Amino acid sequence: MMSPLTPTTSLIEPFGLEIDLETGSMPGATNHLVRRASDMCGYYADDEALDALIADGDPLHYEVFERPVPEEDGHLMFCVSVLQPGRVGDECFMTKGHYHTKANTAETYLCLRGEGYMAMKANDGSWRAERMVRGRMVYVPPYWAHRSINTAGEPLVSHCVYPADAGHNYGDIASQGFPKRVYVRDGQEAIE
Ligand code: PAN
Ligand code: ZN
Repeated sequence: MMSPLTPTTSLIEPFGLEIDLETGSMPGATNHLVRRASDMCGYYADDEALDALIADGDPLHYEVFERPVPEEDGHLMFCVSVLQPGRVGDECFMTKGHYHTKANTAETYLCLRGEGYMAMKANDGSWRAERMVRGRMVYVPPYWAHRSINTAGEPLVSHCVYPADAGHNYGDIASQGFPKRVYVRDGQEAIE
């Protein structure tokens, strides 16, 4: 009989790396994903406001920093996600949001800086928004699409961990969106 310690996934060496818990900076990251306003076409309620933002310098929207591991069953991917503050019209900057391709995979988000929400949507139309604030962790259960939303005036920084073979399904959210959006008008948050 095969021993439970016989590897069925890539064997790699253990490693450690620093994460600045104030800023989220992870100098050991070797993957750097960048999304600018022009990567967000179709995601916000006000297309014209997004076009104006793109014409006005196409500002940075969010970044993901990773020290990748094999995308295989058994490994855990971890990253730092940095979502800039800003509005498209009155709507708060947000990430695209996705289901995991392997939909029965969860994710943890630990907020290191800033304030906002983790919006989550299930396939039956259920919707939740969990507050993100430094020191608060959000558990995204299997089958829930997820998107971060920055309601503050500083970057929303989180540390995320999820099964390395989860994959990202953006298509369903790109076409269906989430049931609610988060706005700030005259300093007041509105979720509608
Ligand atoms: C996160 C997200 C990250 C960027 O690492 O990928 O916050 O958001 P989008 O992927 O929606 O653009 C995660 O949830 N990984 O599974
Ligand atoms: Zn995810």
